Amino acid sequence: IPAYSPQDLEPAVQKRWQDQQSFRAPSVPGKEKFYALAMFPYPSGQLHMGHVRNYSIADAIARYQRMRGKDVLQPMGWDAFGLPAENAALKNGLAPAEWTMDNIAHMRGQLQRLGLSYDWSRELATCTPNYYRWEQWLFLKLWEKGLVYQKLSTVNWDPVDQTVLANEQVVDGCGWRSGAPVERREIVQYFLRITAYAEELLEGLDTLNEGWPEQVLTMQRNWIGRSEGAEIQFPLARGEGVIKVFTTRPDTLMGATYLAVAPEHPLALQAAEQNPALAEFLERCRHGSVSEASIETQEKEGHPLGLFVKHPLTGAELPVWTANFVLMGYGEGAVMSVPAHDQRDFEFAHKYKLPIQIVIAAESAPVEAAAMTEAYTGAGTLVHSGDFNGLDSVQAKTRITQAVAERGLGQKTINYRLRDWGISRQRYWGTPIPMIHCEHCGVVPVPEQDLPVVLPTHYQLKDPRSPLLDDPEFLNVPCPRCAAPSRRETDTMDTFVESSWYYARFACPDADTMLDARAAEWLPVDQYVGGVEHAVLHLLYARFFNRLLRDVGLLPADAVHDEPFKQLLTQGMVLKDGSKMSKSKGNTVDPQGLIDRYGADTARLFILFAAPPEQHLEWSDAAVEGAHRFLSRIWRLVHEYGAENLMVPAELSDEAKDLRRAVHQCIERVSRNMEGRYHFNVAIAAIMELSNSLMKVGADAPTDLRAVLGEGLRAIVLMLSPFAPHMTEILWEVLGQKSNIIHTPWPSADPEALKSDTLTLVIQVNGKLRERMDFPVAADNNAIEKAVLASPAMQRHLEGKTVRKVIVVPGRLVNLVLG
Ligand code: ANZ
Ligand code: ZN
Repeated sequence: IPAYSPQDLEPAVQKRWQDQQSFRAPSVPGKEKFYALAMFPYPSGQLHMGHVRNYSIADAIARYQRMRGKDVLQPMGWDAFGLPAENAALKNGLAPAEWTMDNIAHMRGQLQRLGLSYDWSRELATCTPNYYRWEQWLFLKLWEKGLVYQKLSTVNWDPVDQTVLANEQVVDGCGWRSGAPVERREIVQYFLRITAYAEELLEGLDTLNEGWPEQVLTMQRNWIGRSEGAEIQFPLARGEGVIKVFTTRPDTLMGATYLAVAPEHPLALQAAEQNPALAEFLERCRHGSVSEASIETQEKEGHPLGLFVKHPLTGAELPVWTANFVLMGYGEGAVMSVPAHDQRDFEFAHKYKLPIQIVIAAESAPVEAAAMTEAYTGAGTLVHSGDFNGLDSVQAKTRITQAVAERGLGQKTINYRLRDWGISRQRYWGTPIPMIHCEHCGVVPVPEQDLPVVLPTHYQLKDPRSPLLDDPEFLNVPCPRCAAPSRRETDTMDTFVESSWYYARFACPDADTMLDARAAEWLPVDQYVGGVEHAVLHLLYARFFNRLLRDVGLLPADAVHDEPFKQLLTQGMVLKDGSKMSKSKGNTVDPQGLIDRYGADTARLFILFAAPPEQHLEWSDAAVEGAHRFLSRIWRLVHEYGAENLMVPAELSDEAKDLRRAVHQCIERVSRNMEGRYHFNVAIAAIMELSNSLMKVGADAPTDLRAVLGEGLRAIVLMLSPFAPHMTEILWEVLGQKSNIIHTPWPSADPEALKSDTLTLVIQVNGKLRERMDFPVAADNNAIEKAVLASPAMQRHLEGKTVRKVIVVPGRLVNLVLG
C-alpha cells in the first residue's frame, strides 16, 4: 500500500483539474443550474482560518450539487479597493496597486492549494478598469434617473493632516495618525437614493423566510426601521413659521412640555446669531465623530433657544431647546418632548428642570410626576388629555392625529431609519466618480464614450491626502459641455459599491456591457455563504443594487430575479481558547502551516467536522490529528479491499444484509445533511461510523460480505469527495472506477436495502426506559406483548409486581404499567 502523502498527491490532482478545466461552468446553464458563491475576500495578504472555513463550506455545497447532476457555477474574485491598501502603502512605500496585486497573486495560490472547485476563468478584481468602468456607467445612468444626487453632508476632518477621515480612522475622537481632535465638516457628497426602495427592500425580506437566517432578516428589518407615526407642526409663538416634528407617539401629544431640535437645525443656527452662549454650545456639538453609535452614548446636553412655539391643540406656549441627541438626519430633525413617557426626554427634563406632565395611565405607571424615577414608555389610557381622556393609546393615536390634521397642523406619516447611502469617499484607492466640475456649467457627468475614468496607479503615497488632488494630469479636463478648463472629481466611491454587484458580473465577466443575458440565466445565487458581520450593509446594498440593475434594464423584472441571494448561510467564527482568532489577540493559527503539514483535505475535513457551519468552531490540534488519522485509515482500507469489486449477490446472509443496511442508512443520512441546514459534521460522523463497521470485515470474510464491503467503500469515497476531494479522486481509481469522480452521480439509498427484517422497540416500565428488544417486523401486538413478558431480561422488573396494563405503540415502544 502506497503511503498517504497529501503533499505529493494534492498538487498532482490540482494540476489535473487545471489541465482538464474540471470546474469550468458552461456559458449559460443547460440543465438545472446551481450558483454557489462565497463572499469574495479582501486581498489583505494571507488567507486566515475564517476564509478557509467560508470557502470549504461553499465548496462542499458546490461539489455535492455537481454530483447531483446540476450545472454548477462557483466563481472567485477580489474585493480589491479600500483603505488598508493605502495604509500599507504609506507604511511600506509601495504603490497601493502593487501591494494589492501582489497579495492577490499570493492568495490565489493559497486558494488553489486548498483545491476549491472554482471556475477561475471568471476571476475578477474590482480595482481593474474592466470592472469599475461599469460601475461608473451605472452611476451615470442613476444620475440621469435622479437616483444619484448631491447633498451637503458631514465628514470627519483631521485639522492637522488636512484630510477627511473614514470612521475607522477616528480613534476616541482623534485622528489615527495625527492624534488631533477630529472636527466635523460639511462637504458636498453623492448619495444613492436607497430610501426610494425602502418599502420594497422590507417587503422582499418576507420572500426570504425559507432561505435566510431569521437573525439576518431581523437585523435588516431593524436597519430599514419602518416607523408609523405622525408629523406634527408647532407654530412659532412670535413671527411666521412652524417647527415640524416626527413622533411615533401622537397619543402623548398632550404631555409635550417643550420641543428639542438638532444642533444643526436651521432655527438653532439662526437663534445662535444673537446668543453667544448658544453659539458656543453648537460649536461644541460640532466636535466628535459623526457616527451614530457615539451620539447614542454621549452625555445628554442641551441649551434653550430663547424661542417659543404654540401647542397645536391647546395653544399653550412651549419653550424650544436644542439637544445633542436629536439627529438632524432623522424625521424632521426635531422632537416634541414628552418627559413623562420618553426616557431621554425624562433625563433631559430632570437635568434642566423642565415640566413633566403624565398623560398615559396604566397599572404599572406612576400617577405623580414628582414621584417618577423613570419614564413610563408603555401604552395605556389617556389622562390629563382633555377630550381624549379615557381613550387607549391605539385609539388616541388615530384621534389625535385627526385632530391636528383638521387644524392643518399635521398628518399621518411613515418614517424609515434607513438613510440614503453616501458613497463619496475622499480617498485615493477606489473607483473614480465620473463627474467634472465646470465653473460655468456646474457639475457635469463624464460622457459615456469617455469611460472609464481610469484611476492612475503609479503614485508613491507620502501622506494620507489623496494624490489625485495634486495630479494635474488627472485633474485638468475640458468641460464636456462648454469645453472650458475644468476640474475632475477626485472623490472615489465607497468600496461597498463594488461588492454590491460582483455576484452578477461573475455570470458574464467578459461582457462588453455591464451585464448581458447570461446574468439572468445564472441568477439568483442559489447559495451564498459568508460572515454574519455582513448581515446589514453588504447584504442590504446588494439587494438594493439587484433592483437598480433591474430598473436600468439589465435584469428581468420577475419574481425569480427580485432577490440576488436565494439562500444565505452565515458561518460562525473560528475560535481559539474560547475567543475569536485575530491578529490583535495573537491567537491565530496560520492555515498555510496546517496545509503544509497535513494537506488541504485534512484542513477541510477538520473544519467541516468540528462544528455545524452556523456555529462557532473551537480550534483543536487534537481534532486536526483526528481528521488526518481518519483519512489515512480510509486510504489504507480502500487500498486493502477496494480493488476486488465483487458484484453484490441477490441473496445475502443476515450479516451481509445488516452491513448493507448500514451502508444505505449512511447514504440516506449523509444525503439529508448535504442540503437544508448543511450539517456536514453529522454527515462526516455518519461516514466515520460506517467506516468502523466496514473495517470489521476481514479479507477472509465470505464473498457476499466482501461484496458489500466494496459497495460500502465506493459509497464512502463518493460521499467524502466534497470534503476531501484530492484523496477521493485517487481512491476512486483504486476502486477500479473509470468515470471522473467529479461528475459521478451522488449515491442514492436503495429502499430495499433499508428495509429491516427486525425492528427494535423500546421497553418502558411505568414510563421509564428499561430495555430494548428486537422483534420480527411482521410481529403483531399480541405476539410482542407475550415475548416481552416472557423475556428473561424483563423478569427482574416484573418480580413481585402485578401487570396492570401493556401498551404497545407499533414501531416505537412497549410500556408496562406495573402495580
Ligand atoms: C414624542 C414621543 C413621546 C416619542 C413618547 C417617543 C415616546 P423611532 O421609533 O426610532 O422612529 N425622534 C424623532 N425624530 C428624532 C430625531 N431626529 N432625533 C432623535 N429622536 C427623534 O423613534 C421615533 C421617536 O424618536 C419619536 O417619537 C421622537 O420621540 C424621537 F412618549 O415623539 B417621540
Ligand atoms: Zn462647462
